[in-house]
Amino acid sequence: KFLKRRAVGVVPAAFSGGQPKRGVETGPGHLIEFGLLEQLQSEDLGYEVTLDESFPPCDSLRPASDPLVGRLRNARWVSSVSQRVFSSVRDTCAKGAFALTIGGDHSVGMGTVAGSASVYGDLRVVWVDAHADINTPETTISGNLHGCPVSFLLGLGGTTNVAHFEWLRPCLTPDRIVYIGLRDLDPGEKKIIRSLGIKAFSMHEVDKWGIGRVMEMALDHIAPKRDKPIHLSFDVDALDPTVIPATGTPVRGGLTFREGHYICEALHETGLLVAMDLMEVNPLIGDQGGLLQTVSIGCGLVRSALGETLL
Ligand code: B3U
Ligand code: MN
Ligand code: MN
Repeated sequence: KFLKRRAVGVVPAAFSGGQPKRGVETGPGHLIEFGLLEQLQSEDLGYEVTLDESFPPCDSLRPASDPLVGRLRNARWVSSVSQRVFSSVRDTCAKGAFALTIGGDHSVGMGTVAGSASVYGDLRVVWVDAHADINTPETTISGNLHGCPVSFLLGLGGTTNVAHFEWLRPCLTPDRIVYIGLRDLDPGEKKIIRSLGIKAFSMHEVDKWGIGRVMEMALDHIAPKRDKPIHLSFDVDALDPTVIPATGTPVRGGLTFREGHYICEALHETGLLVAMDLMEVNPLIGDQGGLLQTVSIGCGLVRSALGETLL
């Protein structure tokens, strides 16, 4: 309903500065090597695929000096990479193509959503994650920015005054985002979600209602008339670690293989999806078999969001 062309613009967000574990910056390379781009071009899906090759290896954007900003680590680095992701996603959306970002840690989610929101003012966001990523500079315990992108998008708790992030303005409101898969939140994050009344389907709700009802309720919340553009930000750690072992912060009790795919399929079916992020694939976590499984399932999630069906 919103895309003008059967085309996908891919941003390889090879970045690890939003969290302390190295390896996640090689996630995009592994997904591409596994054949993600060819899969989207295949006759089954038939997209015109453009990789943003101008995207610099993120380590090249690493500043020589990046002192703590309050508790926040690598603020300068996260900001410059996220801004670069922002421009790429914005340009892809402006051309009427689907913006796919593959990561890479989830801190750049501030750039992906800001990018699509700059083109689609009335954007809705589905954030699929074990974590809420809604810590503010005041509530974060770890200081890792991959735990904070949602608060920056909403403009919460001093985020609008953090050094280096002047380019990023709030572009989302609490009623326009819905969470699915949550199960590991910091106390401050629970308070924020409750006080803002953000709609969240934790694993408890997924168990209670089943993923079919959860998707209906999620869509009824963000797009009751099914007429708003949707950005899917999918952190692979939403899936159970037995399904997706190669990720930096696995949390037991996650979504099944089918639940993860169902989310993507249901969003595709709406015809409203304009962008997707597939984040936190870390090839250095676990063994070779787990990596192959993670990368192959990661590609499958993207194909489902872009219209691959079982029948
Ligand atoms: N909430 C914690 C942990 C965390 C957030 N996102 C991930 N882990 N992947 C934090 O560091 O803010
Ligand atoms: Mn997560
Ligand atoms: Mn995340």
